[in-house]
Amino acid sequence: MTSSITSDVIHRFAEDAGFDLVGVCSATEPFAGLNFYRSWLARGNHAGMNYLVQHAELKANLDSVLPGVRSAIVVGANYAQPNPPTPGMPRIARYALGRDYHRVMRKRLAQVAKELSSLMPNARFRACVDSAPVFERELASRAGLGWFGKSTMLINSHRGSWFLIGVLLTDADLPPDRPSEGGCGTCQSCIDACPTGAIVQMEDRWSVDARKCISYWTIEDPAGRPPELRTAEWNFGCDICQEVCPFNSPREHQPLRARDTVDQDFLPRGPEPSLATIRNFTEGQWDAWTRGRAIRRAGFAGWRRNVTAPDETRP
Ligand code: B12
Repeated sequence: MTSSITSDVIHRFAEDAGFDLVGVCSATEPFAGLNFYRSWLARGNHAGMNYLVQHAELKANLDSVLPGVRSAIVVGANYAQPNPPTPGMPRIARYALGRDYHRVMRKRLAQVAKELSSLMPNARFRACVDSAPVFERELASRAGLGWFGKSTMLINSHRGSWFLIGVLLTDADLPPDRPSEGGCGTCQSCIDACPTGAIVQMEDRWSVDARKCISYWTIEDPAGRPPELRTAEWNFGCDICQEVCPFNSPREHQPLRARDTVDQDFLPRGPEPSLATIRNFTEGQWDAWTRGRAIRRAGFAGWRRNVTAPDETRP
C-alpha cells in the first residue's frame, strides 16, 4: 500500500506519544544478521531460552508477524537514570525500575497507529515490544536508531544505549530513514568489565553468551543460576556493560549524550523494599510489589533465589 505520509509526520506522532528516538525502515529486506543469529543458537548461547530457537525461522520473514508487511516504524524510549548501589537494598537494572516497559511502549505505539490510521484508514499495524519474533535491534539499526556495540547493545552515537526498542509494523510503504553508522573502535570497556566474561567473540563480531550473563540468570532462570555466577551484586538484571560504556557518559560538548529521562513511566514509583523485607515477603506481598513491573518476570520463587544467593555479601 503506497502512502503520501511524510517522514516528519511519522516522527511527530511518535514523539508526541512519548518516544525519544524514531526511525522508519523497510520491513521486506533480508536480515543481515540472520545467519549470525542461527550460529549463536547452534552454539547454545541462548541457554534455556528455547523460544528463541522456535522463533528463528519466523524471524527471517516479518510476513509471519504481519502478513503483507512493508515498513517498520522503530522507536526508542530513554530510561537513563542514576542507580547507585545502596547497602541492604535490591540492585535492579535501570530498565526495570519503573513500570513494565512492554505495556508502556505498546500503549504508546497504539497511539501512533491510531494517529496514522486517521491519515491512512486502510493501513494495518502491529505493535511489537519483545512480544513477537522480530529482530528488534537490526530493525532499529536499519531505521537509524543506533549501531551494534561490542556489548551487543544498540548504541546511538548521541544518546548512548539506555533506550528500549519498540517496533510498529505496517503494510503501508513509508519513507525510510538512513541506517545508523558508528562503532566502538578499539574500546572494549564492556568486555573487560563484565565480571562473568559473558561477552564473547563469535565469528568477526561480539555476542553475549547467556549461559554466563547475570541478566539471564536473574531474569530468565533464577532457579538454575550456577554457583560461580552468584555474585550477589545484582538481584534483577545487570547494567555493568552499559555503565562502563563511554557513549553513556555525559559530555559537555554533546549535551544529548545519555541525558537522564524525566519520563515518569521509567522512573521508580517509590522506594523499593529492602532485601530483608523481600526475603520475608509472602506471595501476596510480592504480587503487590511487582504488579505492572518488568521485575515480575523472575517470579516469586525466582526473586527469593535472587535475594538469597549463598555467597551474598550484603545484609
Ligand atoms: C534474548 C534477549 C536477551 C538475552 C540475550 C541477550 C543478547 N545480547 O542476545 C539476555 C537475557 C541475556 C538479555 C539481556 C539484556 N537485555 Co535483552 N533481549 C533479548 C531479546 C528478547 C532477543 C535478543 C536476541 O535474539 N539475541 C540473540 C542475538 C544474536 O540477536 P540480536 O541481539 O538481535 O543480534 C543481532 C546482531 O548480533 C546481528 N548481527 C550480526 N551480524 C550483523 C551484521 C549486520 C550488518 C547487522 C545489521 C546485524 C548483525 O545479528 C542479530 C540479528 O540481527 C531482545 C528483544 C528482541 N526481540 O530482539 C531483548 C533486548 C535485546 N534486550 C534489551 C535489554 C535492555 C537487555 C538488558 C540491558 C537488560 C538488563 N539490564 O539486564 C540486558 C543486556 C545484556 C546484553 N549485553 O545483551 C533491549 C536492548 C535495547 C538496546 N538499546 O540494545 C532489547 C532490544 C529489548 C527491547 N525491546 O528494548 N536479553
